[in-house]
Order: sequence, then structure tokens, then C-alpha cells
Amino acid sequence: MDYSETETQGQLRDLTRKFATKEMLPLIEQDEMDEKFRPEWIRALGELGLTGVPVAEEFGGAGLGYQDYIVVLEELARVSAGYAISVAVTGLPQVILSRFGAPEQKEKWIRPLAEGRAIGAFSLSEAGSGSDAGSLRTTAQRDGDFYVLQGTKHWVTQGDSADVILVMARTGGPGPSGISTFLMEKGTPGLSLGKREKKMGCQVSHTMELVLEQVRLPAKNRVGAEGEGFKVAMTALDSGRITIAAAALGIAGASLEIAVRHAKHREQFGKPIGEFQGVSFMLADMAVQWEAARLLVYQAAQLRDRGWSFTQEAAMAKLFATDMAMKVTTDAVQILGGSGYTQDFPVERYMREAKVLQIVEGTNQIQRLIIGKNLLEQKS
Ligand code: COS
Repeated sequence: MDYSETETQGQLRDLTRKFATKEMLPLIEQDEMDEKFRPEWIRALGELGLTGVPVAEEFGGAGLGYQDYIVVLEELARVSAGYAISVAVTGLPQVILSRFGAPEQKEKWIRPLAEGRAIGAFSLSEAGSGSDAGSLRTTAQRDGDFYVLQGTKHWVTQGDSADVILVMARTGGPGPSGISTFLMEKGTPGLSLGKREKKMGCQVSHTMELVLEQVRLPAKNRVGAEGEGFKVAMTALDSGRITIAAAALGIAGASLEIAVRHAKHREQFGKPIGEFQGVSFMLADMAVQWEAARLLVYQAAQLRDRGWSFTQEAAMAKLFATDMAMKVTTDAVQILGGSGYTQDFPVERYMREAKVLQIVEGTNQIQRLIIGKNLLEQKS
């Protein structure tokens, strides 16, 4: 494994950082308060070639790997985890269609998504099926050349701005094997928006309920075989978990930098607080945890790029990096003291953003479940 940063990754980092700090940073705090999502930023990131980094060039992507992609997400998250999540989620349909899509589905959707001209979403969860995704109840009944979808989906990131949503629904019996995946375009009759969640953080990224009432989708909108939908979703989530871990690196890295700066300049009892071991040991632990997370994230990305199995490593990276981000952002708030708890510094926002990373794309309890199950299934 090689964890050094390549020239391409350095260029992607610079490009993303420049856009994020110049365009996004001045507006992001107010946008968070206003819960304002700017689709034009996704378009702009697409024009810079940053929304389809790991997608093949023939479909409008940059033809690079996940190791390159995570640099972009890390940099976006340093300014806004909400936009890192938005780019990552718009990547999920690209991942799915690249692997499971029919030629015309690839042709129609991957390029616009990869170029940032379209926004994508992924809709698996429901009120009664979050961690137990295989128990979802939205139905898709075959009717000649169509499927008729009926149900309510929950927790759909950018469900209100997405041009295309990959939705999982039940075509067969109970459990994972009865699920199929469908392409559902914006404006499809019968598809309407339910409530928008009021959240603790990442307010710019809207989390939607979607109501599907007799939504008729042409059979050619099914992605993969009937009954293959759960596998499609799980395959996408393996990749998605690396992107969430990358976002965790971004917010934790930014928090650590702010904490170090503060510890150097803030004086109490006649000297900078960083000269007290109580503070410098906290900083040391934060840095070690961040580096360890980085290695796990890079490992998972490299395995994916080599075409090897990476389910286990993606779960480990997501679990460790997001728990690390929760701890590091909390400690950054602590080191900044009273100031850390105010909106004068972004660390309190980072702390709120870190929390959701421990939950999305599979809670960290589900990551432990996956890791434990894989260990026990290995031949000894
Ligand atoms: N890649 C490919 N296939 C996978 C897979 C993966 N990562 N994980 C599971 N599968 C397959 C299994 O191989 C199995 O296939 P067979 O029936 O052919 O053997 C099938 O899917 C069912 O797997 P399993 O029995 O493990 O399913 P469970 O119902 O026990 O669920 C967990 C497994 C808990 C891991 C899954 O439901 C999960 O990830 N839950 C969290 C969901 C989530 O992340 N939600 C957030 C979404 S963001 S909207």
C-alpha cells in the first residue's frame, strides 16, 4: 500500500480548496442558518471536474480512483460536510449505474451526473426500515411494461433537488431477496415531497421524505435484475462509506488545525495554553487518531481502486474515521473553551456535522455488525 499523495491528488486538493474557500466559505454559515442549498455549486464543482472523479472518462468522469475522489470530499468537508455529502450522494447513482446499469441508463444519466449538470439521490430507508434495510415495505408491482410503486421513503438526501433518484422497492417476497432498484426521474407523476427534516447540522443538505402514490415507472427503469436491488444498494453503500469517512477526515482535520492555532495563541496563567500538558496531550491524541483514520480510509480506497474486495475495510474506515471525527471535534470545542461553544469559530458546527457521519450510510453499530459477521464467516 502506498499512502503518499500523488501529483494528481495534490492538484485536486488545491482545486477543491480554492473553490471551497473562495466561493463557499463566505456564505456557508448564513446558508446553514437559512437551510439554503445551492445547486449552482454542484454545477460549478462539476465544471471543475469534481463531481465524477472516479467515473470512466467515456461517461464524463475524470477516470480516476477513489483515492483521488476522497481528497475532493475531504477538502469540501473542511468547509461544509453538507456539500461533501451532497457530492458523495450524487456519486451513488454513478457508482450503481456504472456497475449495474443497462447501456441506455448509463448513456442517459451517468454523464450529466458526473458533469454536475444533474443531481442524484439514493432512496433506501423508510420509517420502519433504517438499519434493517432488507425489511423495506414500499412496493413495486409489475403491470405489463410498467411497475407501479407505492410507499413512503425517508431520509432522502437532496430528494427535493435531485433530477434522478435510485429507489429501492419490493417486487417479491419478504427480506432482501424481494427488493429491486429503480430509476425515478424528477417530476414523475405520483412522486411528491413529504416533510423536510429539521436537523442538528448539515442544514444546507436537505433530508426529505418522498411520497410515492401509484408511481408508474417503465420496466426499463429497473436497474439490475428483479430481486437484485438489495445487493445493488449494499454495493453502493460499500463505496459510499468510504466517502463518508473522507468527509470525517475533512472536518476533523480542520478542527485540529483550529485547536492547535488556538493553543498556541490563547494565554492563561501567563503562557499559551498549549504549554500545559493537559492541552498538548489532547492535541497529540487528536493528531494520532486523525492519522490512523487517514490510513484506514486510504487503505479502503486503494483496495477499491485495485478491484479487490473492500466491504470490510470500508466499514472499518467509516466506523473509525467518523468516531474519530466526533471525538476530535468535541475536543476542539473543549480546547477553545467558551469560544468553542460560540459561532465565532466553526468547531461547534463541525461537532454537529460529525454526529451525523456516525449515523448515515449505516450507523456505526451496523459497521461493527458487518465487521464482526465477516470475521466470523472467515475460514479459520
Ligand atoms: N455487497 C454485496 N452484497 C451484499 C453486501 C455487500 N456489501 N452485503 C450483503 N450482501 C448480500 C448478501 O450476500 C446476501 O446475499 P445472498 O442472499 O445472495 O446470500 C444479501 O445481500 C442479504 O445480506 P444479509 O443477510 O447480510 O442482509 P441483512 O438483512 O442481515 O442486512 C446489513 C445486512 C445490516 C449489513 C444491511 O441491512 C445494512 O447495511 N444495513 C444498513 C443500511 C444502511 O446503511 N442504510 C443507510 C442508507 S442511506 S439512505
